[in-house]
Amino acid sequence: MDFVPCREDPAPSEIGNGMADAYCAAARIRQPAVRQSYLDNPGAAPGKTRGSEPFVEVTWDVALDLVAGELQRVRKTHGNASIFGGSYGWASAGRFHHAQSQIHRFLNCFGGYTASKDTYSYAAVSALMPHIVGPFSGMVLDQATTWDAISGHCDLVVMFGGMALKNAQINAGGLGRHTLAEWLATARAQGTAFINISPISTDAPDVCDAEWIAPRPNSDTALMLALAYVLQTEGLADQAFLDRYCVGYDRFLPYLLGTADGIAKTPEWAETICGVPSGAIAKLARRMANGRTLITVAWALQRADHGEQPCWMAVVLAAMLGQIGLPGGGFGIGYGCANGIGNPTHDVRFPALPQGRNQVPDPIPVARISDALLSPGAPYRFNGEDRQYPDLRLVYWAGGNPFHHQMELPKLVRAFQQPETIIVNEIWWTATARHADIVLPATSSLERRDISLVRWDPMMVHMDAVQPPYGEARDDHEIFADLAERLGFADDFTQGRDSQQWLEAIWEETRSVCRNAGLELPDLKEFAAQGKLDRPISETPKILLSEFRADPVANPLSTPSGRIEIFSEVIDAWNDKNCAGHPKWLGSYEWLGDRKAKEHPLHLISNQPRTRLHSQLDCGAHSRGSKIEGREPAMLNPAEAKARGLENGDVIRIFNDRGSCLAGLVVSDTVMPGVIQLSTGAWYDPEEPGNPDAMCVHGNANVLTRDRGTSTLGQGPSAHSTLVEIMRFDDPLPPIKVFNPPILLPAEAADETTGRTQ
Ligand SMILES: Nc1nc2c(c(=O)[nH]1)N[C@H]1C(S)=C(S)[C@@H](COP(=O)(O)OP(=O)(O)OC[C@H]3O[C@@H](n4cnc5c(=O)[nH]c(N)nc54)[C@H](O)[C@@H]3O)O[C@H]1N2
Ligand SMILES: Nc1nc2c(c(=O)[nH]1)N[C@H]1C(S)=C(S)[C@@H](COP(=O)(O)OP(=O)(O)OC[C@H]3O[C@@H](n4cnc5c(=O)[nH]c(N)nc54)[C@H](O)[C@@H]3O)O[C@H]1N2
Ligand SMILES: [Mo]
Repeated sequence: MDFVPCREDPAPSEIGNGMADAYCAAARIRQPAVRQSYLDNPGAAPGKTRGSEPFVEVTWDVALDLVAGELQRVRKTHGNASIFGGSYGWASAGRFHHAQSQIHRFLNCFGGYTASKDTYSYAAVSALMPHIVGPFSGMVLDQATTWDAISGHCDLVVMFGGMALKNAQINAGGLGRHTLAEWLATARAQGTAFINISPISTDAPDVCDAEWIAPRPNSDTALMLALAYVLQTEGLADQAFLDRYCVGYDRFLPYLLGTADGIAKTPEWAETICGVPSGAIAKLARRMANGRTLITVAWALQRADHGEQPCWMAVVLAAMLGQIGLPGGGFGIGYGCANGIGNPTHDVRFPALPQGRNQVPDPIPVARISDALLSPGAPYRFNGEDRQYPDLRLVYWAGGNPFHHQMELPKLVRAFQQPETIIVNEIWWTATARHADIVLPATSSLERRDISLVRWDPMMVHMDAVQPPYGEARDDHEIFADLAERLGFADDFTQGRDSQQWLEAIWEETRSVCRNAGLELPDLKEFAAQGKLDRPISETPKILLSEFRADPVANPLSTPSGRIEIFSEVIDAWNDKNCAGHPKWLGSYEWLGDRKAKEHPLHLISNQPRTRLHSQLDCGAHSRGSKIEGREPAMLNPAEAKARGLENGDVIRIFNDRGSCLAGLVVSDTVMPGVIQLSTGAWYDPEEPGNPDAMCVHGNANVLTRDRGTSTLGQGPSAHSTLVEIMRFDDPLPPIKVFNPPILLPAEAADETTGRTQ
């Protein structure tokens, strides 16, 4: 099957090229399967064998009976809180067949489950923002200044972490028009200049014609403090703005000027930390004060140790410039991280599958899953609270791949040996499926009908099924409906509707929401016939915090003071060492300024992949076409390659004290010296399955990252704080096994080996 990009799309994604064959690849799951020894002993923690055993293919009835029986047993013995259904992950586009919505609705009907809070994308900044500005996703993202209010107004965009086009290929929920490149070109044509502050020059698209400043990774807060120092000491800070709209600048100043701790945060001080010449820092600060400046921060910066700090400091810098609430000024966190942030669309709240109410009140911070599994009952701090991990006995995952997304996979391999039962609905034999007990094959979005409605996207798409379900795969909804039937709450879960009736109900609600916003939509049949619909673009540009700027008394913020909090009394009162009352340079547990860099002198940037969505479609030809000798490509500066006698195309071993993986070397001066770039998402392929310390022969970056929260405030993932060393791999190349299924036994053969009958 050929995929033809949508005619109206100005910049179709290359990721789409990987879909057709990935959804028919050998790695698809064709039939329900159960880990071999689990069949004999369901519900018994396995010792150390998850991830290494063969699976037995069973009928749907056998698999669903097992799942329903286990859910009931665990709920009865340990209560609903012992069921982990946080099940984080992106799943696939589409409003109805969204796996997260389906599993959460199902488990809520069953009496609840331990959920997860926040996202891997921006947990640290989501926890921070309500204390200092307002809700993150509901305000900072949804109300982000639109591109039509940036173009023609903004003189300078200072981009911390760039605005990589590779990342704007996607949007949660789907998207129809890739708009970022167009907007950047328009802004550039109207005179906006760009500065890319990032370890990788290509994080700024060519169309920006950006200047490149490459600080050491994780040192941005120091650089920002020095910019603030120049603004303050050269009389460039907007005191009137700080007085009227902010609180706590006076509490921050003694730290900035060094009267509090004896260290003035001068450009010379910052140079020793971030490596950017002090003259360049001072020049940039003056330039920022000399015109309309927008400060943007990529989410990557806060997926690092103390990731809250650069986001807080960006807000402080923008406040000092006094342009928050003006067109083309202020700050934004996430431009380019997904397509659509800053698109001038109307605010429409589209309906989704209702998830019901979870009666288990305490979620875990999303990235703390390994700790929760390994240390039931252990205390931890989160956003000012002292909490305890629950005692998790059953894990049910649908639509996510923790063996892709979680830091420190060797630790996750151990954590996944703990629960009594692990159930996974999956499309492919991912490492997560391989570490489960019961695996249920799910359809892909090509195999079912759905609708894509995304607030930031001007296009609504009717997604037809274009191929029959693979093997015996079923929609998550059907799987959960059958389980609900077995568990006695089918009507609650389905409300008596089949999938088509659900789609109709969701679409009717969409029509009503849109009608209230002045937009008439056709019925579902007509929508299906047309295939897609365009929403009109909003005529009124949005400017983040413009109402607050117009009248801060009538439109206060939701922060404790109603203003922007440069100093937060709330955070200060916690006395947490890793997040003070105002932004600070706190270093990072692993970065190039640390003494650990002697042994592991390269900073690993495990950023988002260009050729796929996280781990999805990695088994397809497009992603595999980017590999070198079958290994994930890793990019390194020529000076670093030369110092190690390495050449383009070499297979290298990347290692640190936590783990190691192979990768294929790409030598390029688009990466700064001292940094190695290895995208996330290569399927985890341990040389010895089940052994937590095995090398990943394929190149999954998370065998190297450290599993520690950004701070006790956000407890976000901190993947971008990782040091490694590399060497050429001269041994015979181990085969890539992960794109083929694990050993699958037919039910009869398993009966013979285990002596069990079904
Ligand atoms: N080192 C490092 N690690 C990172 C990051 C990083 O920057 N560096 N980034 C983090 C971020 S921001 C994120 S968002 C996470 C992403 O982590 P995930 O969202 O977990 O990654 P995906 O690969 O998208 O996993 C989705 C899984 O759902 C399956 N799936 C898709 N559709 C369906 C469906 O309809 N039904 C079912 N049952 N399954 C389906 C796919 O096959 C896939 O295995 O990774 C995080 N991990
Ligand atoms: N093609 C594709 N696009 C995607 C995704 C995907 O899987 N594939 N995933 C999507 C998801 S879920 C998310 S959350 C977003 C994530 O969006 P981001 O978090 O912005 O994405 P990254 O690619 O991890 O990082 C962007 C750049 O930040 C730079 N960077 C890293 N650390 C530092 C640092 O300490 N300082 C500075 N100044 N720069 C740094 C890196 O050079 C990196 O290329 O991307 C989305 N877009
Ligand atoms: Mo993300």
